[in-house]
Amino acid sequence: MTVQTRSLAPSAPASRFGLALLLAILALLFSVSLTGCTRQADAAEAGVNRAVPIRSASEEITGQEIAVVTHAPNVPPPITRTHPTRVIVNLETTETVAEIADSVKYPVWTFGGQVPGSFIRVREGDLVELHLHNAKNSTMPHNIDLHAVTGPGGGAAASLTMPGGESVFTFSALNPGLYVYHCATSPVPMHMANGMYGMILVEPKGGLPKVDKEFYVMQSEFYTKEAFGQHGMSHLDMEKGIEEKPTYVVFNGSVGSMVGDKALQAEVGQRIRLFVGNAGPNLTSSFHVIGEIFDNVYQEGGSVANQHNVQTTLIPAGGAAIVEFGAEKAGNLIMVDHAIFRAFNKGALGMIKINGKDDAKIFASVKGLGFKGE
Ligand SMILES: [Cu+2]
Repeated sequence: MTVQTRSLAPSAPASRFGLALLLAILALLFSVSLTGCTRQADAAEAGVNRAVPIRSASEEITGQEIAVVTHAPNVPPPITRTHPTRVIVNLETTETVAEIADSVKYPVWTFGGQVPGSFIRVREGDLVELHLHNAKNSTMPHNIDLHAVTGPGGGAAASLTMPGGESVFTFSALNPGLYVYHCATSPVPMHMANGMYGMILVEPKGGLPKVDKEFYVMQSEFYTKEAFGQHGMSHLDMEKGIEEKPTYVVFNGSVGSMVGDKALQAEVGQRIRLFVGNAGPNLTSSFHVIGEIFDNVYQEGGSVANQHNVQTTLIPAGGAAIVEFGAEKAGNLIMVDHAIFRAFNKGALGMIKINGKDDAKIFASVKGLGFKGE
């Protein structure tokens, strides 16, 4: 710092003092005007961002359709309708046994027969008629709390269903976004720890920007009395759950659900969208794709792509995020929870294989140890 900017000192000659006074007045006027503009801009922005709409159900529901629901990593096709309709969603809760790691079995409770539960896709304004069936051979009542619901318990009380029974409730999909759903039957942590969660996308009225590939990825934890990787049947360890010390942290229900032959597939030049959920029940995910940068992130699953050029995005338990990126480079991208022990020691790792012609201008290994990586 120099002191030259302080040359207009009180001891300066009168002419310089006059000039200083003039400049000071001009500066003050400019400052007031600038502050005024800033305040107006702030107010305008606040007006846009802080307006709280009172939403209402669509007045005209035209026709009805049965929702196409999918198992992870698949996503139902984009909605091309331009009007709200009655969407009938059929979901069945089941109690079965799943393999959560190589030769490791776990008695899971599910929505739709698998962990995570079926992906549901509706349009903002739709009237959703949700039919929850509980399989005859279930031992427990189950229900569903969808975070996309405006209404008591997200539908939990209205959908409590005994084994062999069916409950039906309707809700208007008022807010667009990506939402988690889960069982909320007591004890809730037990039902969630056993696999009862999935996701529902409420597409904005104008739809989402077109991409080439969409995938459903959901992180969750398993708490077992047995050690990580111990073969055979596992059992829920409630104490580990209470202590928030999962044995497994996985994507799409099991260790290795999306590696090797089961890796997600895309081509160089394609645009990819991941609908990423975090069921928890406890941990927050630091979702990251090794070797890629998210061009757009719809933080916390909201309807606005409010971040660009992101390395890692936080996904809270019971929350979601939508991430989008272009596939510029052939090879394997690795999805992880960047709380990195979870990825390498507990299972939170998956792959996206990008096929096609490579572009050495984007990345080239010039001299290394002779490792022929992908
Ligand atoms: Cu349940």
